[in-house]
Amino acid sequence: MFSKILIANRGEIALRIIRACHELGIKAVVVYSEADKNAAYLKQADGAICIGPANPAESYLNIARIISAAEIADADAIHPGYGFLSENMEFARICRDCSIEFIGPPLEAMNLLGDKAAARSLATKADVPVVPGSEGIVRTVEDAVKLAGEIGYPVIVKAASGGGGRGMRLAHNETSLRQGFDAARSEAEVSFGNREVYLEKYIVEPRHVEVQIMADKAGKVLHFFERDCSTQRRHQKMIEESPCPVLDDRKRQELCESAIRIIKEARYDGAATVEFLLDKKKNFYFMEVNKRIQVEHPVTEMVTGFDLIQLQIKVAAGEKMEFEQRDIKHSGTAIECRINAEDAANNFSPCPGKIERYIQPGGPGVRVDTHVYQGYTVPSNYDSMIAKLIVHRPTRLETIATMQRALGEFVIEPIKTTIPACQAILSHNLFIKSKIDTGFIERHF
Ligand code: MV4
Repeated sequence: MFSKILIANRGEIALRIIRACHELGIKAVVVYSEADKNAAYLKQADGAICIGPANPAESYLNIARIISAAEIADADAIHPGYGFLSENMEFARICRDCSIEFIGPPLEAMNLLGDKAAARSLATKADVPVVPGSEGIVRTVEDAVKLAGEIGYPVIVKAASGGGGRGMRLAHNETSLRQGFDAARSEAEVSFGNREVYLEKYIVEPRHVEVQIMADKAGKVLHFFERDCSTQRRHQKMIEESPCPVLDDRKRQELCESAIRIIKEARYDGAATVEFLLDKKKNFYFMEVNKRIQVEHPVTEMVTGFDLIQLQIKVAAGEKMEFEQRDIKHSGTAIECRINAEDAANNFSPCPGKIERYIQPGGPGVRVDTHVYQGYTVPSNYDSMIAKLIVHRPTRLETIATMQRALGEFVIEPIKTTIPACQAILSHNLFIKSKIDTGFIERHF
């Protein structure tokens, strides 16, 4: 097992990883930027190393500085959390060259799954359904038009190097496809340095369902059931839950076993999330693999009882998972609300500043993952998520009721947060009945 881990991240996930390390008897050293120098979790860590100014390019994204910090701390592994360098292949390669274990995806799988067109082929090879579309890259606009004619409009053009909703163009007819194709290629070039695009039939009003996977280095791949993340706005998730309320046990098993097959086909190890779209008829289609621990992992921890960060660290250290799929049981419903420092009345623009009054909710089935506290100043340089409120109760309706109670108790003043927005969503008749899809927030709020 590792004796010391360097945490190459900040905020709530840095604290979450510190906690997991300490429970495993591992020392945790955290890096920080000048903007984070007063954060209280720096004192909870066994060491804290300043790696530069607030600008992420000069600190949390600066590979040389992070590797230097790992050398200074004498860490034997780096946990990248989510975002920042968590799926950066160059960083993973340098860690390997420096004999530091990267607690993230294996290099080979990053290549294979990082190219979305290649990942689509991999899914097909693993006998997992994909949306009708191109076999690999579409090279010319004429090929795109021909293919769209065969599969039918609407279609969506996606950047091969894209993901998470970036570099996509929707087309309802040939004219918009001809425009969108070139626009998508230019945007892909600028954003990802790769002009390659592929084509898919556009699924109207889908749900976003994802399967949590953990794989050890001995080739054992297990699923920890699914999360429904349909409640999102502009590709930013706001509320996640498990189980997906519209799946029956048979469909759920089919979905989770499909996710396992893709991960096995990629010879992947570590934590992964396999994303699917679910259409109105409850057909599921593979979208992409997220090769990191995700923000919403606590939802899965609550319904399965597993500590996914601990498990991720153990499998990275080469430990085998000494349990079977049948030992992973799903119980009750968990919902997570993301609390962002944002002003919903002002187009959800970031709302940094000092927290003068802070009262955290509690009670049965209530968990808060956060690094903030009364007197903390939310810096303006980073993602606006400051807390995650997770509730776990026996039924979905009880979970919603407890979440409403907990959101009502939560005081974060005077900065604006997404607490009122989450309350409004949870009160909505269509959310309560779970008649939602990825367009729900844009349509109703
Ligand atoms: C789609 C789609 C409809 N049809 N692909 C956006 C994020 C990326 N992972 C995939 N995305 C989508 N791909 C086809 N063929 C609709 C979306 C989509 C979406 C997906 C998941 C969650 C929110 C979304 C919001 C808008 C569009």
